[in-house]
Order: sequence, then structure tokens, then C-alpha cells
Amino acid sequence: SAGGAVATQFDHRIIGIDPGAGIMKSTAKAMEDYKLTDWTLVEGSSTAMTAVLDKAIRNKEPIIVTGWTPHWMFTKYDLKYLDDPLKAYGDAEEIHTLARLGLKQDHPTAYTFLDRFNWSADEMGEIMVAVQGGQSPEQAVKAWVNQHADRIDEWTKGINKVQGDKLTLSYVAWDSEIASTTLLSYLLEDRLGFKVTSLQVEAGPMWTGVANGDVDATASAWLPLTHADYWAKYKDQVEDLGPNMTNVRTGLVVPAYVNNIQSIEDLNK
Ligand code: PBE
Repeated sequence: SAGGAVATQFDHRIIGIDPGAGIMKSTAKAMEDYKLTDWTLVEGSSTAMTAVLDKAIRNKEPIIVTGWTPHWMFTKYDLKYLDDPLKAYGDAEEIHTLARLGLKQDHPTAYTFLDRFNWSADEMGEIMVAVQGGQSPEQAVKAWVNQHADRIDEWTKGINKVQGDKLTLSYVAWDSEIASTTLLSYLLEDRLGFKVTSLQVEAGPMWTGVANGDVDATASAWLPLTHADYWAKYKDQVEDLGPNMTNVRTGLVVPAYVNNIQSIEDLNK
């Protein structure tokens, strides 16, 4: 055929993550937009994706993964995003905190704290890198909290503590969301007096839990594009507390040594 050398180089595979992740939908869309008809998006998990990436890098083999920032993989490896001239992965993504309807009335303390919470990719990165280096998320969060008293103070000052009220957060086992949810859970318990359950679920239930009121909040909504389908479905059944992080990104990622392609368009060569 005329094209296909690049597809052959990569064994026709883009290494994806869990099927409910927004980045899987964006990637399916990208494959249509860029007409990547003889490519396969491989489903798995973010843990499996990083394991496959690690192995490829050890062997200096070609690999393309679905990637996002913030993520420790950009600290550990020399990686690059492929250019996306058709903007299949959108622009200026943000991570939002969502509350269930009624949280403000039922748990004003949690509501105010969650509404205030916002941090930077670098701050989250400190926790992610520590976890990747072998610490448990709880250990990494405690160390982070000790080093960022000023931030904790901004988020919690003047808020009334509660006496063991129960609160439930939902999240998916994406490394970035493990970091944020562990931090929120720790602060809600240690500083504000809640008893928190963090439910690790798939992306669909993460959203439906907040929408149907089984879950009080999530800090893991990637908007406006990555979770656009979930937002369209549930926007009237959740309260958007706004971004807890701006300037996040998703896309297709390759090791820097993959130097014959710069753009998703090049995958057709
Ligand atoms: N992610 C990380 C998620 C949101 C957070 C980009 C893998 C997703 O694709 O839905």
C-alpha cells in the first residue's frame, strides 16, 4: 500500500488505558479525524500502559501511548506529545471538582473546603513522583501536607470542624486522581473531622455516583473535552465547583527517541 510504514513500525497499535476513560473516546475520535483506519487502540489500564511503556523504553522500541499531564511519566522518561493540528484532544483542559446536589446544605464544611481546593500540576507532581518511587499514596500525602502548610491553611482556614460526619468521594485509579483524592480524603479526615470513604471505580460510576447522590463529590472531572460525554449526560444532576487545576492536557505520547514522527498526521505515512 501507499502508506503504512509508520503503522508497521508501531505494530499498528496505540496503547490505551481503561475503556471508560475520556482519553479513550478522544483517541477513537482522533483515529477517525486523522483516518488512522489500520490502527488499533489497545484497551487496558493506566498501570498496564505505563508497564508497556517502561518495557519499550528499556528496549528502545517504538511505542505510542495515550498520555496526560500531570503524570509522573514525564518526569521519569524523556517523552513528547504528538502535535494535534485537528485538536482531537481539545485545548486548555481543566480538572473540575463536582459535588452532588444538596452537598452545600448537608455538609457546608466539606462543600466550602472542596470549593476552595485548587492546586498546580507541579504540586500534584510531587505526590505522584513520591508514589511512583515506592511510597504509599497516604505516606506521600502526609509528607506533602507537612511541606505545604500554607496551602492547607488557604483551603481550610475559618472552616468549622465536624465530628465524624461521613463523606464519600469517587475516583478512578488514574495516577493523577489517586494523588488528588488521597490528599482530599486525608485533609477532610485529619483537619476537618470527617470519616471519608474513597470509592475507586470506573469512570462511568464515578460520574453516576455523584449524579444520583450516592457519592458526595469527585475531584476527577476532566473538562470541557475529556469527559464531555459524561458532562452532557449529568450536568443537570451535579454541581460543578469549578477547576481544581488548570492547564492539564491529554494526547498521544511517544518517547523522544521516536524521531520520525512529530504529529498525529505522521501516523499515516
Ligand atoms: N485521564 C486522566 C482521564 C482523566 C484523568 C486523562 C486518563 C480520562 O481520560 O478520562
